[in-house]
Amino acid sequence: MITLHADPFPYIFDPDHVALMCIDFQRDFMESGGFGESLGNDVSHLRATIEPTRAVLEAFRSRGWPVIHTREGHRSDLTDLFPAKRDRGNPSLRIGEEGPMGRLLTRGSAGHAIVPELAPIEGEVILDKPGKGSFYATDLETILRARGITHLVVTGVTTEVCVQSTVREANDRGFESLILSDCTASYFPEFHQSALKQFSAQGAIIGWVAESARLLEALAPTDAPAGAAR
Ligand code: TIU
Repeated sequence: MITLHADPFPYIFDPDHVALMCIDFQRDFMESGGFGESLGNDVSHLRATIEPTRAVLEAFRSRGWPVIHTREGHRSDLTDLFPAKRDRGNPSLRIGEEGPMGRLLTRGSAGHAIVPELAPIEGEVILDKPGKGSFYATDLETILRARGITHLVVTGVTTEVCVQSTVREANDRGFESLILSDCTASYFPEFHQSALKQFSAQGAIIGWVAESARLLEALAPTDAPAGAAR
């Protein structure tokens, strides 16, 4: 078992039953000209997540532990896009319309891709989802149960939208989530802080919160042979 310091109390997991979730690290949210900016947001707030997440990804990869990447986006014919989602927020460009990185939040476009620094490698799960939560209208629960995964280390953007929806969905299904505070971010720093507090309040009502350094410290003595895939 691995134990690390976390809010509101230590997070303990069995390395045979853990997965890393990388939620929606897509160019559409992280870069200029994408969906996030079309909603009026300053995307620069999210860039600081890249380096710490890259280090955590490396720690999982070197141990052969499972990694799951999610991407928010829609079918190219937009048949899975609710009008409510298309029209919400009075965006400068709507989902499916052509932007500087291709069609916004549409599968196959350049903006829908994960940023190169955190791009998936062979053997990692890539999960496309039409909503904010990663369990809604996907086979994520089946994938996790089939591999016996009970604990999720969670990174991604944005904290109070897709990360929050996902960890709440996970919590209701009995999964135990550790949200990494420096590997998640919001366009609104105050929402990031508030969401983190909400997760760990009331005795970890949704999950645990820690900086990635606490996880990496706890993993350091557990080095596994490189390429030990499972
Ligand atoms: N707008 C916003 O903060 N987020 C999203 O629309 N999607 C995700 O969080 N991935």
